Amino acid sequence: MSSKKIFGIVLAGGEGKRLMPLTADRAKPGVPFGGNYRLIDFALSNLINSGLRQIVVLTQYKSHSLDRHVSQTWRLSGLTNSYVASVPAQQRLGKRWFAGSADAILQSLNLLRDEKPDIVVVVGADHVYRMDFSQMVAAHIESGAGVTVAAIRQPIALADQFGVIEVSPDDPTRIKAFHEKPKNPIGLADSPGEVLASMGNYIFDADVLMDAVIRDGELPDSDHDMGGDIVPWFVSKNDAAVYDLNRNEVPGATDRDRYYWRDVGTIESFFDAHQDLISALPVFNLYNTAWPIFSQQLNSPPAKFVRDSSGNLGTTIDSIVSLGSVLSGAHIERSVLGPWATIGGGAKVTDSIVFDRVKIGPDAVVRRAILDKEVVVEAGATIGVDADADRARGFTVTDSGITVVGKGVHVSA
Ligand code: ADQ
Repeated sequence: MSSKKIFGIVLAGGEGKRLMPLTADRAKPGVPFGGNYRLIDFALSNLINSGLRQIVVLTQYKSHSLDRHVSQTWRLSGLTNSYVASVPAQQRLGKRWFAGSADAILQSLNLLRDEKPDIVVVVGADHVYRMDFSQMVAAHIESGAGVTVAAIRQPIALADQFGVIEVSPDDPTRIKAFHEKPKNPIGLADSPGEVLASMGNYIFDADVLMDAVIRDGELPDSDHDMGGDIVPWFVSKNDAAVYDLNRNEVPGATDRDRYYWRDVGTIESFFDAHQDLISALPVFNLYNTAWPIFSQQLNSPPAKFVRDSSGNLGTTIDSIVSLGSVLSGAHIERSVLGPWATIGGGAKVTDSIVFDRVKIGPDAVVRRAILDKEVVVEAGATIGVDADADRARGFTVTDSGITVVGKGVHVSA
């Protein structure tokens, strides 16, 4: 890490409409992921593992469970000036919420004025990946640009979800043009089926960032968005550098996950990212102790696998099972179970994700489904077997046939 003072800002105020109903009651960065984690744990683990020790999380939308998770889990030492602090919209500039991600930073400038960092790392809170920001900071300092944008190649079909970067032909580290969520993207010269997408992670010189958000705040037509307004302004001044994730070396990364990054903004991508965790050779490896992903430490008993009351054996394979769970004679396959799942004899849970404290009764069938916290599935009930029946019961069913059952719903047989 350089001798510069580096401050981290995590943008965690997004609504996550496309993840409904999982975001009906919580901010997107607070959505459970991978059994024991919340989405924000990936961004925060990367910042901590990169050596940052002053980090604020800017929240606003339904932030209660996110704030609680940050304050309970992300406690750093009290002996040094180290913290991860959750900062809700404070209405310092009038009685309004954050208008966009750049406005969230504008409204929080007092935090920068207090800490006086040299460099600010600004990251999103809803991606699954590993990244060493200290290497990106070094590249940023070397480039001399006002902002450096982290980037990764993505399929061109997804271009309308991302900021798409065109690099300068003379210097592949400079951004020539930036198109936020383009409708007619142009593929890369060496790979027409791909674009270079912004990861929504930025490094700024602190004074440059402050000037940029203050200027943007005075523009009546701006959406006050980092990707839509701030980055394009730097690009228009030829003052933006790009940092491709393929330059980043993370300790312990495997060939499979060294260039892994998933935006889990939709139910489909959320579901797929879980599948990436569970195979024998996972596409994303949670068991890399050299670059740990930190999360809550549950005061819970270990998971337990027993026969059911009739003596029937169960099977659990290609799955993650969290603490506190009790599986009695059930069949679990390609699934991720959150803490305190209880699953009864003869139940079959396949290709599914269940959050905390879900109860699935004997002989129930759960297939290609996501069950939010505290869902109760009665004995013999089915989910994910008949899409029309699932819709008729008020569940969300995606085009690809993933059924989502909202928090606390009681599913009868
Ligand atoms: P999006 O993810 O669509 O695109 P946005 O909705 O602004 O952009 O979310 C970015 C981050 O900011 C998220 O972590 C979100 O929670 C947070 N956020 C959004 N509005 C906020 C607000 N008002 N206050 C605080 N935090 C807020 C962005 C970039 C693209 C890039 C993709 C990568 O704009 O250029 O390609 O991220 O996923």
